[in-house]
Amino acid sequence: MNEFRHLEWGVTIAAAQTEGAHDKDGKGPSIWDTFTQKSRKIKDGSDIKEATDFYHRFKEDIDLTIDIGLKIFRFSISWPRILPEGTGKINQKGIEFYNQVIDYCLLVGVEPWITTYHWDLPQKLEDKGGWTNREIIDWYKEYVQVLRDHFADRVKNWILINEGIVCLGGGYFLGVHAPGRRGIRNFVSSTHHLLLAQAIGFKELKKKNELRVGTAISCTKIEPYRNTSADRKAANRIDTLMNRLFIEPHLGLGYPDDDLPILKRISRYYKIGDIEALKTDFDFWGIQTYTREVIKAAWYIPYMGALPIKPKKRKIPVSIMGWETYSQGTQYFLERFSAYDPEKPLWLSECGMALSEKEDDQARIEYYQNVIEGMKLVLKKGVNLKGILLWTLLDNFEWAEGFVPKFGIISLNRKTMQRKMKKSAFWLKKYLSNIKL
Ligand code: GCO
Repeated sequence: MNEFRHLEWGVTIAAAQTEGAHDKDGKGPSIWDTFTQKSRKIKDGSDIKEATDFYHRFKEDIDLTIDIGLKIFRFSISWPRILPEGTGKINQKGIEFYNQVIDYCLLVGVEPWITTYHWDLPQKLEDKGGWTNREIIDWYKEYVQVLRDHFADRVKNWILINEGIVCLGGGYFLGVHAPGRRGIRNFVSSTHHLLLAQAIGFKELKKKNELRVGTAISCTKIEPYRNTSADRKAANRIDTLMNRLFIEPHLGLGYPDDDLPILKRISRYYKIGDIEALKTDFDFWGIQTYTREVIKAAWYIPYMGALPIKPKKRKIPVSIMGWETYSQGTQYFLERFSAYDPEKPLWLSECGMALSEKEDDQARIEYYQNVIEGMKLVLKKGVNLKGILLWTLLDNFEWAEGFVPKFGIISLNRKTMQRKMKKSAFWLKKYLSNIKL
């Protein structure tokens, strides 16, 4: 059985949210560059031209990571920084940048982890249909091969695609994230292609069999509003969408379309052998969870027949994200995923809490204390939990919400780009130094 003191601790960041340098050194535009510059869908009107300037300040951020006592630095690669056109010609300056990040991590004693895709698709590929075009399976395969050939000599832990449901739900179904597309057709086709791409990406990376390759799954605790059959069924449909769709096909269970019939439309995009090809025995699963939704049956909502009841209406305090902060979700999902396969190594590969500029950071400390209690409990129950990666190091660009929600344990002055440890970072530093004793 794993012991709490053996858990590994680290942090997660993502390229589009932090790097900036959006057109520097040969980088091509991503869908998030386009979306932030052209759409009016970012609440504070911000763009990501500079973000947190990680591109120029990565050493400082890695130094802060090690100073706090965090030993894993998970970052994502910007696909258009490596392949500005999406495929074909490699941008050597992009390769050099990530080489520097990796080498600096290793130099100071932090383990680099790579996320291959955290939502910043090359715009050039979106122009050809993006995830709705089945050719993306080959595009992604080529990209993953490039990453493997350049970085796998030093990076041993890889996460393929970060949170398929949020990426496609926001970007291809609801239109609130880049590239801003909507509709069920876009959603079901892109889902099938993304899962197939991920399965193929896994095989490519495992050609180096010493690599540990996993995926990161967004999980949201779902509950029915009333204890009626209609609400329970509606909650089950949303749970299927949010918590099962992006893992069960990889487990060989097929698409969970009995519980969410609209998913039957995915079969329109099947080719012979697809369902078999989706099966993927990841080396680990990353669980990422933040909030809970309470669901009411609503016949008038297309496809889902379900409506989330806002926390305010349930008289529950919300974070600046408008979310109920739900630290108990970590324990719940670790146990639930462990039930699929008790042997499978699990990581809490993201968890965190957003506060506003003015709110007291003490709430974040309490949030992480609750998460820690949950981790201790699941370990006692024999869950094969390996470690935790916090979301996130620095306040950064929170997608459609812009820079207003603050998820970092370190604050950022966006004028001076100065970084400053918050109370929660000091607390964590002390906490980590004590568990290692
Ligand atoms: C996500 C992403 C992060 C977010 C974080 C807070 O899962 O949405 O991995 O990029 O910033 O989850 O919303």
